[in-house]
Amino acid sequence: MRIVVLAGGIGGARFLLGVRAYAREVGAEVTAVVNVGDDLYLHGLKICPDLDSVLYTLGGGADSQRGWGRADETWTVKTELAAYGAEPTWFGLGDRDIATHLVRTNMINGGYPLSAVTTALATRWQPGVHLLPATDDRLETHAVVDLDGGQRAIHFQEWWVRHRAEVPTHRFVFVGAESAKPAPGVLDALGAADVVLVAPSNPVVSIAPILAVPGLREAVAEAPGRVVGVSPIIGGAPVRGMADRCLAVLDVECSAAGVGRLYGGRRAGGLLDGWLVAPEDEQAAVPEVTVRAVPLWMTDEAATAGMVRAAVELS
Ligand code: FO1
Repeated sequence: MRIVVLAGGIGGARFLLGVRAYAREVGAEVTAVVNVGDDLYLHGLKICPDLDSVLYTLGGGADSQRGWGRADETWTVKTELAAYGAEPTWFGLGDRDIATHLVRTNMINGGYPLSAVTTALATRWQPGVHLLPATDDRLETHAVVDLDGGQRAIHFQEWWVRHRAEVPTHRFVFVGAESAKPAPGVLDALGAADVVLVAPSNPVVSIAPILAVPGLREAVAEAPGRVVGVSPIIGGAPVRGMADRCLAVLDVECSAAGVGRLYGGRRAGGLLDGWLVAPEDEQAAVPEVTVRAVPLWMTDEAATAGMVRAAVELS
């Protein structure tokens, strides 16, 4: 069986732990197509938070408390940069994490595409899944906000980390998306998928930027296997993160039904054939989509693998 997962953020990385466990049980092959909209250049370094979350989480090197970055991290470089007054000071890079960004940036500067760099980094972390960025091209999520008396577009990380999503926001823009191409391997993986899973990631800033890459949404629509999503909202609240604030920008209700309807049914021109929701959301109805309720708390790998089994069975 071939499983393709669309994923972003910490929810996506944790979900992939369960996908990998399930895949090992049944002998399936997994390809993760990961969001790059959160990526940014800082201090001359290319940082890919979502790809790194997957590498560190599946490779056993993630800080499980913080949710992002490396375990046993130290912050000497951050302190030194602050001593120079080097901006931005609101985004912290840990010393161990910086090694990843140095290797990545050197390879990018040497002409390697992000997908090849990701494969090289995976040699160390052995994530046990094929890890692909949605695109090798520069695609950045920006938020159009009211700030300093005017309307401005700021990078997603500035919106998320610096302003904690608490600034009046009009919309999100995926800068560079129009001319981006799916990374090598993405369309082939979708074209051979027995099932496509949409991780319980933020639908607005993790999954939407993946689908904004021209050709990618179409490839999901035409995938031979079923497409099953897992709700990132349980009982009206995000499992983690600030999906509620992102959904509010789109005027979408923060509920399992709201996100399911935002994705839409594949038979009605949307994304999904199946939608997995938590037991408290079992009434959630999405036109043209089969809804099933199972516990969705990713408390450990076994519980998450159980969710994945339910999603595959629904497919
Ligand atoms: N999140 C924070 O809240 N504060 C930070 O200083 C921060 C630094 C950081 C550095 C590298 C990295 O890969 C992720 C980092 N994050 C930080 C997490 C990140 O902003 C977001 O949680 C994700 O982009 C959303 O998925």
